[in-house]
Amino acid sequence: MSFFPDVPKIAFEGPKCTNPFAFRHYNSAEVVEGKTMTEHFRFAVAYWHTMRGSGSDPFGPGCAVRPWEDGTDSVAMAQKRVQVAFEFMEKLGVPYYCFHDRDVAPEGKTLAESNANLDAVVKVLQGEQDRTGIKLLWGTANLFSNPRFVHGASTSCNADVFAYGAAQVKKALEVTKQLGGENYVFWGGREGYHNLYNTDLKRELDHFAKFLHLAVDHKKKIGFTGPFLIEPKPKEPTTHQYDFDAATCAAFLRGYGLINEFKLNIETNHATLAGHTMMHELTYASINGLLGSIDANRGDELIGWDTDQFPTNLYLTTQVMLVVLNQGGLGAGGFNFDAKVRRESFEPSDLFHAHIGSMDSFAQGLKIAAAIRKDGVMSDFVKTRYGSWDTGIGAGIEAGTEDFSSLEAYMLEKGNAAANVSGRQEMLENLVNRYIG
Ligand code: XUL
Ligand code: CO
Repeated sequence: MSFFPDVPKIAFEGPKCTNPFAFRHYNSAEVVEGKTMTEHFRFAVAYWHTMRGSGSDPFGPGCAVRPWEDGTDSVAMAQKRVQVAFEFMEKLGVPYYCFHDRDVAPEGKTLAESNANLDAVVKVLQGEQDRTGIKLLWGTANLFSNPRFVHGASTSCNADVFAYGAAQVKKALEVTKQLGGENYVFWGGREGYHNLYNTDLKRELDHFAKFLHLAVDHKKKIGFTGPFLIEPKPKEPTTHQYDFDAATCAAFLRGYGLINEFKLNIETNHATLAGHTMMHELTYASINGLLGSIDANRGDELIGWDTDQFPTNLYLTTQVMLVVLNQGGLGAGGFNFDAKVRRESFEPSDLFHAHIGSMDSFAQGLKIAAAIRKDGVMSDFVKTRYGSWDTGIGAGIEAGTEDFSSLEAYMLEKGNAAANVSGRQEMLENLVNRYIG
């Protein structure tokens, strides 16, 4: 039985094709810079959006047409949904998926019941993974939907909620390991505050770090070897989220002795909510050795919240791929489409159009970024721009052989600094356009 009877297996048909159910650029076996596109991207489908997104918004209920849903939140429905998910991913040709514990299985009345529900669905997930070869890129725990997390999880004022969150992460991590998951993600859903009048900021940050240390201890205890990833986000649902951006996370991880245990999962819409470009966040993470994985999506320039749209902008995908290629890939990470179709795109086929368009956009971004790197003008320009640091006084400063007195003596003798040279931003923007065009 097929849940998407009208959709064929999506094939690569080349840039000229007009078939909306085909790839025009994503050619999984095509080699770019020594790796296939499959290896570059390790694309993943986000279970929460694609399988659980209903299209509900603050003004109205869900309206997505999902013929396989029976209207219950039962374990049987959750198990059936796994079959739907794997048929979708097989037809799309993505090698990975990602989930929260509560996306795949319903929450029970007690923790024990919730764990049993999860185990019952994990059995089916394992079976479908074995049947299709599709793998788990990362798992995570939902510590934000249930009302018990109203004040946060590890940063809650209620110590019992910290304990509940710990138990939930323990189980989600064990299940991720059981399914061969390659990473584990921490997004601090409600780890933040709305108002400092009622918040002990120091205590909350200490508890957050304590929670992560305990998670690292458990990871080592059970022998989970994949990277732990923190996903920065500046606001929403809270006014201030503790994982504000890559720089805040790096400082937090360093300050609490966690820097060697975590990498970052950088998401486009979170970057822009923080007032940064995605390229900034990726670059900041990368230069700190922290770029582990990507949540691929985009926001809306006119809307100030996390719209989680599918990315189709070639400037964005080119910039992302420049950073990823420059650091030699994402290692165990990948590109997870943390993105949802619009409420108006309520038919099952829209799920295909959304993923096809974004995979194609990233494939184009990859080819454009590789061409820019091959051309070398951009990297040569940057190298030359900093040339004064390669010899003479610049090399001395970098090597630590100069001090304020020697620098004063140098400049007193020279009289003035060497003339500056143009930054040529517009020329470089033209260069990018040349390759995008
Ligand atoms: C929320 C968000 C999450 C994380 C996983 O904005 O991005 O879905 O990716 O918890
Ligand atoms: Co995300």
